[in-house]
Amino acid sequence: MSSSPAYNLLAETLERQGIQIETIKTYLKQQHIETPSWGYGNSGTRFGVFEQPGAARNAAERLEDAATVHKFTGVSPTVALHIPWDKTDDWGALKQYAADVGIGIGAINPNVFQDQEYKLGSVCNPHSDIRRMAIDHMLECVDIMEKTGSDLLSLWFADGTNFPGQANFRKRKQWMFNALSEVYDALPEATRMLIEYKFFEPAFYHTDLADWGTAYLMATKLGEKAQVLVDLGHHPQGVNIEFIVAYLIDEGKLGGFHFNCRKYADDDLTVGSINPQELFLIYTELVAAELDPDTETDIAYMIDQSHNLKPKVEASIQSVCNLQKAYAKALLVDRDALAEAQDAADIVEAESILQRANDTDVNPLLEQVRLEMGCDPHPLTAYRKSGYYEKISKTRVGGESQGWA
Ligand code: PSV
Ligand code: MN
Repeated sequence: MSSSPAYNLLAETLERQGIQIETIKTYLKQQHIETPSWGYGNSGTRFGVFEQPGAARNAAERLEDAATVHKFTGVSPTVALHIPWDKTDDWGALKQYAADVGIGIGAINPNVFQDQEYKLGSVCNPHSDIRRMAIDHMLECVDIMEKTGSDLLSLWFADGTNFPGQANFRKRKQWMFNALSEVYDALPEATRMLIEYKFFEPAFYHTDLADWGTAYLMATKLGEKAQVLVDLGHHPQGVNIEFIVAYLIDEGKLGGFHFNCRKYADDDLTVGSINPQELFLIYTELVAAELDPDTETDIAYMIDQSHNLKPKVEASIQSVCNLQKAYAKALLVDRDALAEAQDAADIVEAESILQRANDTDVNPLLEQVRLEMGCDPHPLTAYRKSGYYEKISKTRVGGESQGWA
């Protein structure tokens, strides 16, 4: 297979530095980024929903969009489902349709935040019947995992309070743990539970799982099958996420990611659009663990973005490409030299090593990887030329939308 002069030049430079480009390409080809079904339907801000032409109206259309993102990127072979947004009477048929369009079903996300009953919370609701309702919904999702072959239950709770004195923190902590325990005990063989934290919203006085510490505590008390999910949007602006990532990896408790960007605070900004340096540093920790034979990890890489301004499929392709870029750069870090500089307390050199990797133009490398995977080297341009957007804009008109908006 022929390769571009830019790729050949990069390959030569890297080989001179002792970096095995073939090994790096193998890693890049194995990257796996899951996209969220809810990223393909109409969604909104707190203030309103802005409808988009061609937005997916039901689970089948969401699978088609996810499959399209995979077709153009080659590295997003699964889609996460949100229940009841993606609920169906026939899970076997949905699973088959996913396979038919070329996508697998990934994490199952229960929704215990949207029904009117959850106004005062779900598993920490003061009313025991609502707590029961939330647990039952999660158990229903465990059942859906079995029916779809999913091996991940991904949990996020909107539970919190807005006023001092509104609730008893310790009681709520116990309710949270009891609920998680019941669901944990029902998990099928060889599956995991991911516990996501968020420091604020919808409650602003306190949140029951506000940070990695609270999620880690629950996951640790529950056992091996429970791990923490890091959503990049769910941190205060100054927090060092790569440090959290390193800590969780070292404890065997990093289970997954929700990629987006914290500038918006939550789910609606493209990962790596504002702070690609941060994403590179996060990936630097992930690659360090991946290359360490003494560290075992099983991390689910998922996007959690619901675009209101950008066309949804395009935004997903762009996000996947940003994640490929960050991973490629992190793979180029000279690990031995970094360890040496760290041991010698040579701070300037250590930082320069990271900068050199981050400054490398990895586009020719990614283009080559895509070519070797049978994809177009320029996924976004290829998608734009494909006519998919024009097609869905014409055909997805009217009808009822099943989803959060
Ligand atoms: C909550 O903000 C969250 O990050 C959770 O992962 C939800 O499942 C998702 O967003 C819903 O959009
Ligand atoms: Mn999330």
